[in-house]
Amino acid sequence: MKKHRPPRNDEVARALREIALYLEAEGIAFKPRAYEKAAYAVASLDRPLHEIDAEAGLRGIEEIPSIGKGIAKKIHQFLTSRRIDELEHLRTALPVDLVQLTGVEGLGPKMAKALYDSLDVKNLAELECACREGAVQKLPHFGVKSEQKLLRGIELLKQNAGRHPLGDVLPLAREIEARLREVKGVRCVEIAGSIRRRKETIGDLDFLVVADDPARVSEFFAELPEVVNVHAHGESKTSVRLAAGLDADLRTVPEESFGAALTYFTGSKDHNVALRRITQEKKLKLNEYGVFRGEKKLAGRTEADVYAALGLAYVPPELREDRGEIDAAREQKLPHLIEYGSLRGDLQIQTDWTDGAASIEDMAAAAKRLGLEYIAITDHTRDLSVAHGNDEERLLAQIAAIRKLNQGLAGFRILAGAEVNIRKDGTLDIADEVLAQLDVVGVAVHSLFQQPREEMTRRVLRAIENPHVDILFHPTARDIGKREPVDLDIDALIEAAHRTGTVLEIDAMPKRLDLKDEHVRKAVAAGVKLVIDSDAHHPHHLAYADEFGVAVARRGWARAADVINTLPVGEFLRQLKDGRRGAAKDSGSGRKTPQGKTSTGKTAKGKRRG
Ligand code: DGT
Ligand code: CA
Ligand code: CA
Ligand code: ZN
Repeated sequence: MKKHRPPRNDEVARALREIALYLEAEGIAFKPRAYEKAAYAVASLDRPLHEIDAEAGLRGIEEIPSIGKGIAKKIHQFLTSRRIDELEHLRTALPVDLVQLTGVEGLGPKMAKALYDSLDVKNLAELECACREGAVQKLPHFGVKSEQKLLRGIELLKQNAGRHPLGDVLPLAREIEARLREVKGVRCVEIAGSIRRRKETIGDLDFLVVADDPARVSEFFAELPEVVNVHAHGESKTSVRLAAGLDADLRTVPEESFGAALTYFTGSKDHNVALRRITQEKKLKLNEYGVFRGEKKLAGRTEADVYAALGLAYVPPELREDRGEIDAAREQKLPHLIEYGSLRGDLQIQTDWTDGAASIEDMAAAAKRLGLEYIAITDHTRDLSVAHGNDEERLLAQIAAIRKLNQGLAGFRILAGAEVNIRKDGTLDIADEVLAQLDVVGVAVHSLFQQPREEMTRRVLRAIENPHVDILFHPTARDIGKREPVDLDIDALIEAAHRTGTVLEIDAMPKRLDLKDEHVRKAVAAGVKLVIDSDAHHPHHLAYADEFGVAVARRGWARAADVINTLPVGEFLRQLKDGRRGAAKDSGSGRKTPQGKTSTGKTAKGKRRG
């Protein structure tokens, strides 16, 4: 028998989000937004809801900000029975898998309902059929183009089937890790595999344990409340299926070979193969028990011992992809990677001025609590009407509001910025005079993602040629598993970023991770500066920058010096603007000056334009 487990906050949030989807599909006003906000609030709570419920009941839940009486009742019901009557009614009234269908890029809940009403489409398989039969293009408001777009979206979803965004599984892996640590007789627990390498998508979870009583741990693991099936159950390896839709492996290993096992099960496979090659050259043997010369064991207890025995510098897990790290480790030339916890600022943050959930003050307070020293408020701009983008007038009002807020802040700085839309032709949707008043100008592609490569490249390059532009946000605009990156010539972008002194962003939203690791590496090699941002729309998202953004930077071989928001705010702004001035973008001389050379501390932008 499974032990009863109270629902986790993210499960409650998921149920609320699902209600929002159904309400939106039914065309109901306002309520969907209330449910989404409540889901946000629930997901970002520090305390388990079931504790609040046990302690203070319904009233305790009602006291949580953004949760009204009606929704509190539904949460209470879910906590006690794992069901919400309203959600069941909604599902019966519209028997469509909205969560699955709205996973397709460009397919919203209303559209899903229209497809159900006219073609009886209830799930992904039926949607694919309907598209292939050409039934969708005949519907009003659809056409050949949207049918093709849906098919592309389905294709992308299928390609990623079986892989899960790191952001979705890391919290779950940590939770299981923490529970394993509590099992009696457990001495070490590590998450291994692709999670430890912080790969952007994860196939399955791998746990490694040293325990006095291996049978007890594997028993515990097989009986985790999240487990829906046990594939294999043995003393040294147990393999299960989790309710989240992925597998998890647990291996118990002897303490004296923990390091060797950790190296082996962290992978990647390619890294392991390359390590094995080194081992053979040295007439040694390497396996998950240790490094051996003949019968003699040279190392095995720690990873550091293992790498040292092979004559290599320790290779951080994020680099273990067989992309040159072994040669670098042999020559003691691995870069000193940017450390977790080293960001001081966050340069992409949305607020309730547009599509964010919280006020400027609240985002600043949350950032300060996280230990940051500065943030830039970068709400969307005019053309992004779905996000109620700021026009010039509102942007100027926001700048004034931020300047005022700063007067009341000590030891923290709010910078005025914007996430300005790059239009079809590479012009921007905010006038230069207004851009000139901002501390941080980020630009991004939010439309016409399908432009052919040359057009897209010309578009983005033209945007960053604008002397007011500081940062290119989420450069390829991908949405992992949902929307392909735009077709952009990355080498041309990096060259142009270097020439114009434009900073490239690593957007740390788990669904974006953009630039991605390989592009980061190219940018770093070219001497282009980076920022790592959370792209937060809620205080809860601010932690992404360190959690996922730094991970991507490390996977891209970036050092702290490559990432300018590791600097204090004054230094940061100097680098941001000096890059621009050093560049020859508006001099017409064509002279290429490496960025970051000058550092007089004047605000370059104002100077240059004057
Ligand atoms: P995933 O789960 O697809 O996201 O990726 P990984 O890297 O977690 O792969 P997984 O779970 O199949 O195996 C965990 C690690 O175990 C893998 O990174 C390296 C090691 N490993 C597994 N199978 C092999 C193998 O056949 N040869 C070698 N050299 N290593 C292996
Ligand atoms: Ca794995
Ligand atoms: Ca595995
Ligand atoms: Zn954006």
